[in-house]
Amino acid sequence: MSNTPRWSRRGLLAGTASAIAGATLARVGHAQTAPAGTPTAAQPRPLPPYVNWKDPNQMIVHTATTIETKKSAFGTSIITPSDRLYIRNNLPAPDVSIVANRDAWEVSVEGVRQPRTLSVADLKGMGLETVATVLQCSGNGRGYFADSPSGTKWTVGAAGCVIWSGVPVRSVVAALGGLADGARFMTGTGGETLPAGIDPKSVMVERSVPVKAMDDAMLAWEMNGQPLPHAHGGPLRLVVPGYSGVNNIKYVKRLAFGATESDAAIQKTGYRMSPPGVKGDPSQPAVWEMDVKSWINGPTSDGGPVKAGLVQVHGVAMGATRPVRRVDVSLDGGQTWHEARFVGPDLGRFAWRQFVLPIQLQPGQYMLASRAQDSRFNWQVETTPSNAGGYLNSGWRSHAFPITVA
Ligand SMILES: Nc1nc2c(c(=O)[nH]1)N[C@H]1C(S)=C(S)[C@@H](COP(=O)(O)O)O[C@H]1N2
Ligand SMILES: [Mo]
Repeated sequence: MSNTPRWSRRGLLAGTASAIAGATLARVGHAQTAPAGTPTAAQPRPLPPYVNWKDPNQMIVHTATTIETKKSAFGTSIITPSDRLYIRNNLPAPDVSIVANRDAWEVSVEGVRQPRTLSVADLKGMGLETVATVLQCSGNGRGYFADSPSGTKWTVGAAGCVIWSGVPVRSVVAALGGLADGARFMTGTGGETLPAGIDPKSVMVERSVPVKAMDDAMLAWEMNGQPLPHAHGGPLRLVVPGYSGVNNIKYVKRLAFGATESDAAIQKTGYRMSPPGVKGDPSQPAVWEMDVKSWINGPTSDGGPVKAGLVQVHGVAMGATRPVRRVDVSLDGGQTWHEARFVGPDLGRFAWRQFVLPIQLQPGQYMLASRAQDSRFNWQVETTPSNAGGYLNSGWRSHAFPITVA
């Protein structure tokens, strides 16, 4: 019995093989794109200077603008420490001098009855709220799509759970007389300096979300109890809880309400759910709200050996826009499931929850999987269909991974 795999042949064919293939693809894909002389795992690629305050041992540096949290670095106490939080920049970040005088940073608010340019100091007088959210790149899990969509092959670490403090957008809108007529979208514009000589629309980071997202949105100046780090959007960031990373505009300099979505490329053709190989266009769904999702982070994150006996299988589960109500763990690649227990305080519907399944394990091979359920009884999907951008992969099967207990 001891060395008998705990999953059936059917499970092996349907799940294990593809999950292992996915995991292998992720590694191979990374190796293939790595330039010659790239440091190996033993000698991690150094952090670029603008984020050299992060913990290099907890991060995977894909490129200078795509830096992933190691699966082993999430810990079990809910909040992702700032020095382990992933980084994703579509453009080089603005000069760090923008945080020299944080209160002086300005955002212009348009599409309200009394449009105005407000400084962070002005905003601080208009309201105060704190919210915990999962910040997750739209491409998190891309590395698990078997057809290898182009883009960074993130596995689980382009995500974190973060506490923000700032002013609710609805308080700002109320202070400016309410929304002007006909507002259907809320558009945030990033404060990057755009490269000269190219059409600004082709590169600018400007995203629109349905105006209903305003009810939960915040202009944040603090993250995890500290002034918002420049690399994460300081002095001011638009936080849109429940919406994927790209909609959370860093160094936000304009917040506009209007009848139409932005015509910037990143909105029009980028971040669209289009079939594999098909370029995005405005007729396809925009990448907005995230899905119910979970994954396992331990007792081991890389398949390394686990000691037989009582084992704590743990991970994170998110409901995205709704509370997460339950999470199940499988040790046999999804043949059988055990209900796990949530750990620690509930930080609200936009946060993730840590979960644990304590279980006695005999020596052998196991295939770990988890699936979460939200408050409306929607289960995390088994498989997310691949798409051209490799977005929003929440399929539990592709996130499963094997462990050896000895
Ligand atoms: N201004 C601006 N905001 C931005 C981006 C950007 O490049 N510029 N990248 C977006 C994307 S794709 C993601 S996943 C998140 C990453 O946030 P982080 O770097 O703080 O982890 O920021 C979003 N907001
Ligand atoms: Mo992203």
